[in-house]
Amino acid sequence: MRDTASSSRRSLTRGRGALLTAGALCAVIFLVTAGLVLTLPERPESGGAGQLPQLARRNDIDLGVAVAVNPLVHDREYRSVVTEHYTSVTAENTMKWEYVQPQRHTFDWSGPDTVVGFAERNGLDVHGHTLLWHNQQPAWLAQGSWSPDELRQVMREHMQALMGRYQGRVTSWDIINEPFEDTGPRLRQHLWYEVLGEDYIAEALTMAHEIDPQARLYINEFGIEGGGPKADALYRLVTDLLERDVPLHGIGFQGHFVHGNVPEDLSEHLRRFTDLGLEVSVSELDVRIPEPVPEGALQDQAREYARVIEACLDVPRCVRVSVWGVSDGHSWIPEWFPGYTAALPFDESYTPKPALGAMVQALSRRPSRPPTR
Ligand code: 9MR
Repeated sequence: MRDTASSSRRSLTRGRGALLTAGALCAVIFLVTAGLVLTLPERPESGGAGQLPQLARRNDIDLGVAVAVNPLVHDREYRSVVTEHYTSVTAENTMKWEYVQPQRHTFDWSGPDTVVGFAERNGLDVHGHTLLWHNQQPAWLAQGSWSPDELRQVMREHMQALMGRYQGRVTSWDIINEPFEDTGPRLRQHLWYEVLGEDYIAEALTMAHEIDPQARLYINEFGIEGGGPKADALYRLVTDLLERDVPLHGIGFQGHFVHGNVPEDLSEHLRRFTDLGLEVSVSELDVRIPEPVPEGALQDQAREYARVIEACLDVPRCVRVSVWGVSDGHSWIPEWFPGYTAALPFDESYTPKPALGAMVQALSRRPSRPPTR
């Protein structure tokens, strides 16, 4: 019995020893493999693009991407591109008024919940887009005839519902989107302006701050990246808001560029606003190229992407660069600018373009900048 017991103990020990040896061997193999996996880019052709999130975090910059609900649900490759290359998402459409509150007091959270849930499961931040805008408003809102108090009530209900639902989960919001006319220094004469007057901006920011005091509140605008009368008008508006202690934390420079027209002095225009104590972001970056894409254009575009990243890195309170779409197959450009194409860092088949490698390089060659937030 004893013998049997001790021999079975021995063979158990031997077995365990063999198991331990095999385990150790596995561990070594695992560690070596893991080491290789960590040091090699996941997609060799993408030039280290798998390291983008780490590089971005090391530079204390958020690298974002606008996402659409349908491919997020149905397309595994789309999801991988997002999780492997970016640190935050913005909902391209689904948090806009027409989707969130298609009928008065009827809210649809399916899209926003999908985006926020996906982000949370994958450790990504969410930038909220957008509250007050002249586009993508439901008919009941756009065509209603509102007294100022009624419209304030509508604004409060919508903000409370949307910002309240994601409080603590969506940490920054475009409260005011495109407040100026397309080309000009004049404030856009839309519903909010017409009913509430110029101060709709201060009212909306104040209301948003009451609803979520922790959220970073943004004005998001296009056509201001190279300065000019529109940027000057925004600067005056913002200066006035800050003097009046209106809660405003950031300016989004959308960055919808035409290839060949990415301003060399972007960082100066960003810095002008951070000098006021604000943070800034490049919130909707794309660089569209006229068709047919000329030879060498993708390489030139790559330098333009790098220029934007470098401009943001040069400005201590530039907190985010966000591209406006996951791939050229999802970009708004072909539909809105016929004759233009190839605006994003991935092509229609999710193959990384030179722009992606250029972003990696731009984030790699700088010493890490100190945390600014
Ligand atoms: O990319 C969005 C596109 O799918 C919509 O059809 C369009 C509707 O206006 O809005 C696009 O996103 C815009 C963003 O919300 C605000 N800045 C300009 C963007 C491009 O138009």
